[in-house]
Amino acid sequence: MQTSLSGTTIVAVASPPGVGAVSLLRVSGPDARDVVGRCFRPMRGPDGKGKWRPRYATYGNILDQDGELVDDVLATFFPGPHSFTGEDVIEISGHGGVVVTQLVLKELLRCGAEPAEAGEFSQRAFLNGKVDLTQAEAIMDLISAQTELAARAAQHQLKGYLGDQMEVMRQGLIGVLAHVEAYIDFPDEDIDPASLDSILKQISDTRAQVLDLLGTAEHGRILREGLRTVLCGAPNAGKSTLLNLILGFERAIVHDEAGTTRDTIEESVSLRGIPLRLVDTAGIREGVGAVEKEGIQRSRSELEGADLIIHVIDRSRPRAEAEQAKIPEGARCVRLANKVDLAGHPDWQAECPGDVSLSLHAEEARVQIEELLFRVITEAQMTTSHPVAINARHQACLRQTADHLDMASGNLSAGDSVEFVAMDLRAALQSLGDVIGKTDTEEILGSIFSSFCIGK
Ligand SMILES: Nc1nc2c(ncn2[C@@H]2O[C@H](COP(=O)(O)OP(=O)(O)OP(=O)(O)O)[C@@H](O)[C@H]2O)c(=O)[nH]1
Ligand SMILES: [Mg+2]
Repeated sequence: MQTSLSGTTIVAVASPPGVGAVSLLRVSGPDARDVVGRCFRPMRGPDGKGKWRPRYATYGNILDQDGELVDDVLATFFPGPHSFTGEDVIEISGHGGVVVTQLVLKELLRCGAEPAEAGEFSQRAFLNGKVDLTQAEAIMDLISAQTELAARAAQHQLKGYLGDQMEVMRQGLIGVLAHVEAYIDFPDEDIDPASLDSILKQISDTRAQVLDLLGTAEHGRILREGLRTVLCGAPNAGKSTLLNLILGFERAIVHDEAGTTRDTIEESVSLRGIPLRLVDTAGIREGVGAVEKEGIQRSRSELEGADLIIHVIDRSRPRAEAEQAKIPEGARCVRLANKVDLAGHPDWQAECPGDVSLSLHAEEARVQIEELLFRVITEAQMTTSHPVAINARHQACLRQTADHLDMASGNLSAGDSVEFVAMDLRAALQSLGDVIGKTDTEEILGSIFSSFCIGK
């Protein structure tokens, strides 16, 4: 039997809450077979002799303590370590009703399983070495991905692309540290110039790779949270019309009364695979009542945190300087001159007020907007074709790594004690290891003894 790090056997409903054709319960731990065996009666023994056959689905009944039928199910046994968690796992598929699924869960708890905590199966997979931390995080990214692009990035991370890159960098740094540590044992010897150059180059190469990865942090945030796209403009310009048009349904109230939208309205949408977080705001104007003022205050703070602003201009109305002034300087902003179906106001005669002039009521408006936004977002490189897009935790660890590498090369170049340099390198290795959840001093020792002749 597979030994578990935690020793307990856990159970949880793995399918989403609610009604479906099938529900899935997962049992993991050293006693998985015993637990399930107490309430599961196979129609024929799992292999005809009452033993579980690995990776075979066995049809049978879940019975309660009085022997009454709870549900008929299929149970599949995945022996550890060749399972998702690395422990013995049994997956039970039953009828997808809310009550019947809860009754099966209740029986498994009665038979000795403990309720799993959130993320505990993935945590066990990590603790048992089945996945590294980046892969465990990618499982959640994949589940919560809202668009194709986000799902694809999560799949790359789940395949171990980021973890593998970390491992290559780590192994390189372990080699450098081994090199440096060898000199600690011989305090009378200086690092020879050729070795010094090679060590400095390896540190700077690793640092460049770390900075490359740090450059994907913004893409990672956008993939995970969506590109924050704020619609702003004067009251009545057509912001809510635009929101509804992009979403494809009537989410916000549209009315010819100025000041219709009072609060911010947020919705997620996929623009050709790019996740957008669209925020409709109250039209900005002066001299209004308390509620609208509060709405306008919210519009302003949304503008501060926007990745992209779409400024909707009503070209049939006079120019409103106040609204333009509220757009933060340097913000990425697309200007959309709306209502070309109406006569243009003289304020706009001399210039084209926007990046595009259109009528949001026109049939082709949706495609026009989609193309414009896609072009702006891709030209500004706000999304990535890079298979890796790191998250905030990776970013924090990698920043530390870069800082420690900076200190290591600075100290090395300044001719400081190699012990200090080794300390910096160890700290860099530690923070790099934190990304994948792996830091091991044994490896450094192993590398020293295998690649250097200490007795020279
Ligand atoms: N003629 C014409 N009217 C439009 C066009 N786009 C929007 N409208 C109308 O303009 C009015 C205001 O539209 P909304 O989308 O509510 O404007 P808003 O910017 O959200 O306004 P507030 O919520 O008050 O800030 C509505 O009556 C829309 O039908 C257009 O292209 N042409
Ligand atoms: Mg509105």
